[in-house]
Amino acid sequence: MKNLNMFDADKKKISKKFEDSTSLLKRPEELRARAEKKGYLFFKHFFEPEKMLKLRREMLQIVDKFGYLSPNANLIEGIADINRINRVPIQQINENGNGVPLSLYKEVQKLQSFHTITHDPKLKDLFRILFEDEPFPHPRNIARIMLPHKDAKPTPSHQDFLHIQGTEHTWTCWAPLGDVPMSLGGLTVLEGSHKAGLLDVTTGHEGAGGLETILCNLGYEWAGTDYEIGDLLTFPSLTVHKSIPNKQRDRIRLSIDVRLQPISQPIEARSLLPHGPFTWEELYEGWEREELQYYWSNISFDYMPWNEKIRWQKEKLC
Ligand SMILES: O=C(O)CCC(=O)C(=O)O
Repeated sequence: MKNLNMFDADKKKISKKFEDSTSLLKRPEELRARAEKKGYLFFKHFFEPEKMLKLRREMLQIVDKFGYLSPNANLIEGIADINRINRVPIQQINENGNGVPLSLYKEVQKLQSFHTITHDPKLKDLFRILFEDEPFPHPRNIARIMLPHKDAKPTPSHQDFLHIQGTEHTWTCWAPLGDVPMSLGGLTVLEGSHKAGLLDVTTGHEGAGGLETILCNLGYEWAGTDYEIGDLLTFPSLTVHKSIPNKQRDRIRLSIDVRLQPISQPIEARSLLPHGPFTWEELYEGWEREELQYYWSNISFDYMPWNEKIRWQKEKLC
């Protein structure tokens, strides 16, 4: 039975706008202090827009090949053929949490340009400052091509530690591939929630990841922004975050999420596997840059075993 004296922080509106930390990139102490206080960092126009736009185009070419784009709009706009998409069973859209059927996602995962982003020297410099250690980019990069299917649900409130494990000092980098105003359903962060520890989860959510973090009586505020191409949001793996609903009926929201951790911290072995039921061998087909393949094979990691218990579901009482 629900406890009426409890409120659900999941239902709170977004009340804060992300603070831009670009000016702190040259002031390491202050950058680390802000990360510790807020549990996220946001950088306006961090990545070169041309690079992100090129990746957007490559991904949309794949979406087009599968026949999900409107023939009446420019490819780069990412306007969906909504009637065609709504005929795809929602189970296929939800299968891997990427907003598209697996056959399409596999083509995206094969893009060398997609897997290059996490090796961006500017990104690694940022994490060298934050970690005060050498950053290790996980190869398990994720793309979201969130087709506006009539039954699609936004990603529920969650902490990434549930899905990544290893060290709590793994940071997620979320970057839009295209402008993502709030109406298109970007990512929001529960500011300061990394200090709440690992929270219980409940189930029954159809959005990406499936597990919803229980936010009964949590006293934090949601922060968000109207993202523009090149922006970067990053946060450690205990920060609660979720996506908001896409209210633009026919537009596809494209984004990537990639992860880095201090190289000396423990890692869970799945972080070295592809995202999806694929093998590196098949994904690497046709790549030109060998140095981006199996780049972790000579690193002696401290492996942390997977703990299924933290994913056991509880009843949400608010
Ligand atoms: O983009 C999304 O909808 C989900 C992304 C996410 O939860 C993450 O990057 O951890």
